[in-house]
Formats: sequence, structure tokens, C-alpha cells
Amino acid sequence: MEQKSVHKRFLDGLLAGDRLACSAIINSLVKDKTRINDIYESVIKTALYELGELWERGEISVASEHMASAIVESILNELYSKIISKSRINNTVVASSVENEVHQIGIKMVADIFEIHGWNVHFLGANTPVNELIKFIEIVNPKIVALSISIYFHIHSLESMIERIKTHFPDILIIIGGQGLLHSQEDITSKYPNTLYYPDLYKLEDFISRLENNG
Ligand code: B12
Repeated sequence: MEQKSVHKRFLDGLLAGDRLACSAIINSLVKDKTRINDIYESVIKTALYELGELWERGEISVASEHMASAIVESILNELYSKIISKSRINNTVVASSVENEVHQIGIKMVADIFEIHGWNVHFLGANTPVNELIKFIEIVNPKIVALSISIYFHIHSLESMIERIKTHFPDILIIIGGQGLLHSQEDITSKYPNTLYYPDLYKLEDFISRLENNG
């Protein structure tokens, strides 16, 4: 009998609400030294995208979608102690979803990749009000602000956030990503200076490595 792929087994666990099974799958990958970005991209993200298709076709309920997200977030938190880098560098990033955006798993993964590289990471989660974000940036003085948008209709929130950040902190580097930008990233990056788009964790990691190499 053909063996089920890891992401399918993980998805089965999510749909069954079996947190223990999901956790065991991820822990065994970590034990086998699978890289975190491979676990995030090929197992967790792939399973969640398939879960989204099931929801779109009406095959699962919103409650199941909530349960799956809760399990994934618990697993990401469980992984945290294993990914934290012992060698720290003196760079800070603030990672947040845009105002009104409820999706926060992608930006948590982004925050974790910075963590692996030894950055000081401030992960604010979903739906951060722009005024609060500005006050927070003022306090922690980050090198980078990372913003995530999953729903295209939140593009105006993204743009107004970028504009407000640039008004207060003209030199700050902003990186943006998320499914809401699949067709419009160029419009945004060409409109605002010092604003970069990366589609996934591999491209993000290349960018972080380039920054490290250039000091
Ligand atoms: C889980 C989920 C939810 C959860 C979110 C819980 C949480 N804590 O985050 C809940 C149940 C709350 C939810 C709600 C809704 N959701 Co929803 N949801 C999903 C689902 C299944 C998974 C999302 C996810 O975590 N994906 C995995 C992550 C890892 O992927 P990602 O976000 O794309 O991130 C990757 C990259 O994009 C990138 N990235 C992301 N951000 C950033 C930022 C930077 C700086 C960088 C560099 C990279 C980067 O890195 C990540 C790794 O590669 C998706 C399906 C899907 N295709 O994703 C639907 C999906 C996103 N949801 C959708 C919709 C429509 C909704 C709702 C409007 C309706 C609903 N389902 O009830 C509401 C939103 C209500 C609101 N007020 O806005 C649609 C969006 C369609 C669209 N693009 O407009 C999707 C695609 C489902 C679908 N197939 O239609 N949802």
C-alpha cells in the first residue's frame, strides 16, 4: 500500500483534532534534523493550504478551520525552544499582520526564521492597530518591520500602514509578504522606497543571509 505523505498525515491529524499525533509528526522531523523552513513550507503550510481548499469546497466547517489553526499555533509555540539561536546578533525585527487581518500563522513563521538567525524578534500577531504599531516601533527601534497580508481586500490597510511607518521612520526597511499580495506585490514595492517583498521562507532566508554578509 502506498504510504501517505507527511503533510497528508499532518492534515489528517489536524482534521481529527489530534494534537498529539500532529505534534509527534513534527517532533520526529525535528529529531531527524529536517530543517525548520522545510517543515514549515512542505508540511505545515502545504497541509493548511489543502485545508483551505476543503473549507472553500464546503467540505469542512469554520470550526474545524479554527481547531486546525489552534493546533498549528500550539505546535509552533512548542517548537520555539528548539529553534531559538544561542548566538544573538544586535538586530531587531517587528513582525505583525496588518490591521484587520486575522491570519497570523505565516507571519509567525517569518518571525521564527529571524529567530533562527539570532535576531531580537517582536512578534505582534494578527490585526495590530496602526497607531499602536507606530508607538511600538518608536520604543524598540527595529531595523526591519515585517508585515503580512492574507486577504487581498486588506491591501488598503497595508498601504496605509506603510505610509504611516514611512512618515514616522523614513529610513526603516519594510518587508511584506502573504497570499494577499500574490498579484500585486510589484505595485507596492515600486511605490514605496525601502520596501521589499518575499513570497516564502526560502527567499526570506536568502535575504537575511545577504544582510548578515553585508554587515
Ligand atoms: C487558518 C485559516 C484561517 C484562520 C486563521 C487563524 C490564524 N490564527 O491565523 C481563521 C479561521 C481565523 C480564518 C478566517 C478567515 N479566513 Co482563512 N484561512 C486559513 C487557512 C486555512 C490557512 C492560513 C494559513 O495559516 N496558511 C499557512 C501559512 C503558513 O501560509 P501563508 O499565510 O501564505 O504564509 C506563507 C507565505 O505567504 C509567506 N508570508 C506570509 N506573510 C508574510 C510576511 C512576510 C514579511 C514575508 C516575507 C512572507 C510572508 O510566508 C509563509 C510561509 O511560506 C487559509 C488557506 C490558505 N491557503 O492559507 C484560509 C484563507 C487564507 N482564509 C480565507 C478566508 C476567505 C477567510 C475568512 C474571510 C472566511 C473564513 N474562512 O471564515 C476569514 C477571515 C475573517 C476576517 N475577519 O478577516 C481565504 C482567503 C482568500 C483570499 N486570499 O482572499 C483562504 C485562502 C481560504 C480559501 N481557500 O479561500 N482563516
